Parts: sequence; C-alpha cells; structure tokens
Amino acid sequence: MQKFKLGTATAAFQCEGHLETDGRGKCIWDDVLLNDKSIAKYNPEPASDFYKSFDVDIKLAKEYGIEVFRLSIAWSRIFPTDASTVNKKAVEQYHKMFKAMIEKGIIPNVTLHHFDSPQWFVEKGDFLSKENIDDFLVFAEFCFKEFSEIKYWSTLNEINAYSGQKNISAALPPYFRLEYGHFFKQQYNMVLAHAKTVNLFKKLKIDGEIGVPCSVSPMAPLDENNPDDVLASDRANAVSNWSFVEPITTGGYSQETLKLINSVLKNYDFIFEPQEKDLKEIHQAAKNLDWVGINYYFTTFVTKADADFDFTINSTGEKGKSKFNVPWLWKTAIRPDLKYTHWDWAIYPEGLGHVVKWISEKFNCKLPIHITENGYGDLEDMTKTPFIKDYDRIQYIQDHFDVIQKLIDEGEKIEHYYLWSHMDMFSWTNGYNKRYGLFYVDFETQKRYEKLSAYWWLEKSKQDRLDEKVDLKELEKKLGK
Ligand code: BGP
Repeated sequence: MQKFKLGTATAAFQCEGHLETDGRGKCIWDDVLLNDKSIAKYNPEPASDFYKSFDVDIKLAKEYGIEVFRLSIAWSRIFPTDASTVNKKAVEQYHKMFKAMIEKGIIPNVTLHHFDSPQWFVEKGDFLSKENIDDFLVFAEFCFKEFSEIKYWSTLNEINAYSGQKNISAALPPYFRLEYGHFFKQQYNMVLAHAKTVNLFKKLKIDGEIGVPCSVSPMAPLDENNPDDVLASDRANAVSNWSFVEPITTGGYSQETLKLINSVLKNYDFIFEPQEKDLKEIHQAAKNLDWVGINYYFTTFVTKADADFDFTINSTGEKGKSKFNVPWLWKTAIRPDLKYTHWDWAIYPEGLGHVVKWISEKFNCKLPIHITENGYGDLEDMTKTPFIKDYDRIQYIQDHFDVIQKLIDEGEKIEHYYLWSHMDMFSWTNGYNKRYGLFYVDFETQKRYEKLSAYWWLEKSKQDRLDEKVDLKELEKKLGK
C-alpha cells in the first residue's frame, strides 16, 4: 500500500499534564475541572505526563510501527495571557517534541485547537464572537512560521462537538443548554475560523498540507421504512453533521441542508443565514484544503423525538445510562442486533463507509481523507491482571480496517488512519477510567505497558492489506502471554 499510513492520536490537554509548568496559561477546562465543584469530577493533572515524558511514547511509537502521530499544540502554552505575548519556553518544548518524532522517522500531524481555548480567549467570548477569530489567526500564523518542521497541520478539532459542549449539553462555559441559536453561531464562526486559517496557510505559502478533523457520527433511521424515523434522521444529520461538513467540503450550504436546518431552528427562535462575505472565504478554503479528516466512533440510530428534552450522558461506563431526546429533532433508539460499548456507543463499522461516501459522493469532494480518530474505549485495570488482552479493541479496529480496505479498493483516497489513542489518557467527561490506548498507562507511576493490541498493531503494520488478519492465538503463543 503506497500512500496509506498508520498512526495514533493524542490531544494536548488530555495527555500533557504539567498545568503549571513553563508559564502555561489556563485553558477553558482548568476551572471547569479543578474549581467548580458542581461539575468537577476529574483532575487533569498529571494526565499522561506527555509534556515532559514524550520521549517514552515516541520510542514506543517507533517500536510498534507507528508512522504518523497526531498531537496538538496548547494555544494557552504559547500565548498564556493574551493574543500577542509569546511564551518562549513552551515554544522550545514543542520544538523538542517534534524533533524527537522526526528524528525517529515519525511524521507529526499537529492540531491547532483541540477543545482547549485559552481562558483569556474564553473570557472574550470564545468563538461565539466573530471578532475573536483574528486572535486565532495570530496563533495559527505564529505556529506555521515557527514550527516549519511540521508538514501536516489540522485546524480545529470537531467544530460541532466543541460548539455543542458549550451551547447544547452545557458541559463548558457559558453552560448553555439547548441553545441552538448560539450553537449555530459558534459553529459557523468556527467554520469561518477554519476557512480563514486554511486560506492564510496558502497565502503564506507554507510548505506542507492542511486539513481538518471532523466528528461525523451518522444519525441513521431506526427503521428505514418509517417516514418519521427517516425525517428525524435527515434533520439530525443536517443539524449535527452536514451543517459543518458541507461548507468545509463544498465551500457552501445547499438549499436542502439550509431548509432542513431551519425547519428545526425555527422552533428554537433562530434562523440560520450564512453571509455572502463569509461564504467567499469558505468557498476559497474548500478549494485550498488539502485533506478532510473524519473522527468516527459510532452511529446513532434515531426515531421521532418526544416533546421533553433529555440529555443523560453515560460517563461511568455503566451500560444503558445514556438517553437523548432533543425536541423537534431526534430520540435515540437501541438496535438489539448490534453490540454496544460500555458507554452505549453502537459498534457499526459500516457507518464509517457511509461517512466517506457522504464526502466523496453526496458532497462530491474528491480530496484525500484521513481517518483522524477511531478507537475503542474500555474499562481496564492492571491491578487485576498483569497483561491487558484487549480482544474487543482489536476486533473493533480490525472491523473498521476491513471497511477502509474495501473503500480503498473502490477507489476512495484514504491516506492516513489515526487510532484514538496512542497511550491511555484523560477523557474529557470520563476521567481516567475510559481507556483507549495501545499502551496502558499507570497514572500513579506514569509507566507504560503494552496491551495485546500493541503487539497486534505491530503485526498489522507489516501487512500489505488492512483486511489481512493476524492469528491472535499464534501471537499470544509467540509472546508467551
Ligand atoms: C473525540 C475527541 C477526543 C477524544 C475522543 C474520545 O470527540 O476529539 O479528544 O476524547 O472523542 O472521547 P471520550 O473520551 O469522551 O470517549
């Protein structure tokens, strides 16, 4: 396989720790997790100590066949107090991190914003205010010029999810619940920020490629023959997925999408109207973009919504806890024929195929695709077993690899795959008990331990096709585990 590269992913706030080191400024999560006791659940310190111990993880990456590594730069480390005062110590540390990767032949893919707006930016209104986009552009330009060793850049991670956490599920300041008007404003501003960043990248003639990781979780009708389910699915997809994927990939909004969005938003006293001037920028960015990223974990099956709002997030891993009912939009439904994770996420690899086809066929976007996140979170505990045999994770990844291989065979240009996550990290709403890594992290000692999936991954990295299988029995025998 020529261009296809296998990699793993991380995000600064979830793995770095060292909240007080080298003059770091606070980001949006610091106070949410540390101070506000009504919400505080988990301490993001020490996370996986990556800010200082990156060498250990990069060494493992090299040993286990990882070619590309997704990570993010914490904006609040580089600009801790305002939009213009640079913190040189953090800049130096990131240079060291990137050097360590590049020297080992591992290609970094760097995200500029992964859910972690600096506190000073949040106090100015974050991306809810259009004027603030300029601050982000200052940061982006600084990074592009300073970190010239980076050849793959990602603008903003999961524009829809960050907007939703602030304005729909009330997980982040300003803690709005079900404020679809604000959600759309923020998401639109972030699409614009993304567009301006891409256009700036090209204007500066930066050597490298730029893309954007989009969280696309299809909202499929529970019963394809039930018109109510189909309508719920169309509306939910328009609001949650197409409303940002469409402008990013096509450079605009179709009448079909706008009609569906506004049929919902009118019930929330808001009408969404993109502005001509912004559309020029968005249109240009779609032409300038080098690749589209897909973060895919699960598909949600939906049916007609009830009148009352219900948004119960399962943050413990106790199956069956999540419930979602969004008036005028959708209600989640369980497909008894499918397997679900402990966090109630339907395991449905076909959904990844649907997302790729949306991009290449529905939106007619022929850009290369990177799967920027995909992975399996589980409850794992090495105090109970000396070696984590994560068969479910291996099965999950292999099933998704089968889908990717089929798509590649059909001619889809999928170039990178990043497993979420490289090592175990801090999870935004699940703390330390939802583990995704190929490498188990003992958060007390910060030691890393290979899981069975790490050995399996190494075997996969030697194969020519993603749908070739690894004999796990043989592998375990070879390992003597
Ligand atoms: C994505 C985020 C990641 C990561 C992942 C798993 O939405 O981009 O940062 O957290 O989801 O999510 P969780 O930790 O909630 O299971």
